[in-house]
Amino acid sequence: ASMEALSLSPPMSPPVILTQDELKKIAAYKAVEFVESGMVLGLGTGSTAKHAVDRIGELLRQGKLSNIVGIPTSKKTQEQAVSLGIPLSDLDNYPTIDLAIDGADEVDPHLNLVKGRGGSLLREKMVEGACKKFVCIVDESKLVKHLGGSGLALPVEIVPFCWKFTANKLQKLFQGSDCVAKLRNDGEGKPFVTDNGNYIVDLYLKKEMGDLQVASDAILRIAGVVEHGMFLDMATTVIVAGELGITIKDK
Ligand code: ABF
Repeated sequence: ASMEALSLSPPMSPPVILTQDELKKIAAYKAVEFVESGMVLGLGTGSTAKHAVDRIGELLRQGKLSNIVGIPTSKKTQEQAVSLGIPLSDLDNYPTIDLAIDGADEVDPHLNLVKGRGGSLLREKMVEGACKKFVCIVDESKLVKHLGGSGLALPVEIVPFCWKFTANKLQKLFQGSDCVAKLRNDGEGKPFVTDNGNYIVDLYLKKEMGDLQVASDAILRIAGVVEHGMFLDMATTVIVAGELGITIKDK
């Protein structure tokens, strides 16, 4: 893995305190520097990826980019891209994508990710799995030593049919990690429904889950599970924006 550190300010200038959103924007704009005219682009979801999509729209408007085809990873991003005039298509028409730019909830030292706290993990995994290059953009708060170790959830998309049955199976699978499986709600007392008409179960783990690939395979073997939010060995580059500058981590 190679690493490049770029300072945001000259060495002797007073420290600039940036908000988390400003850091997200810095990472996003850096990632858009990888975009070239003529590319098929996976467009991510979430507050970090939103900055990248905005920037792509701006460069198209200014004529600095042309001939771009965007493949959105959610209905929300689709709406944003349409409002910016970014031409869109889908994986049926473009089974190979040149570059995807998307955020993450957690990034480990091997560039494995947890995604899906925004609810779009299935389309993100389909699009990012079809990419030659997947640039993940985060602020430094997303860096963890072990996935699932931040006290936040590992999201799993499941079919609504007998969701309690599936949630119980997931909880049992991770009982060694003191797992609590919770159905995600929409904030108004109803289940959160994904763009694909499914539910999300959030797995709260008190202890590390051990081998990630083994855990991934075991989750996917449960009938009723559609996909989970661990993105193992998928990111080719992670751009981290922090108070001390930008770090670019490559596979
Ligand atoms: C998407 O947005 C998701 O996979 C992830 O859950 C979330 C990150 O959100 P944000 O950029 O708003 O922190 O990338």
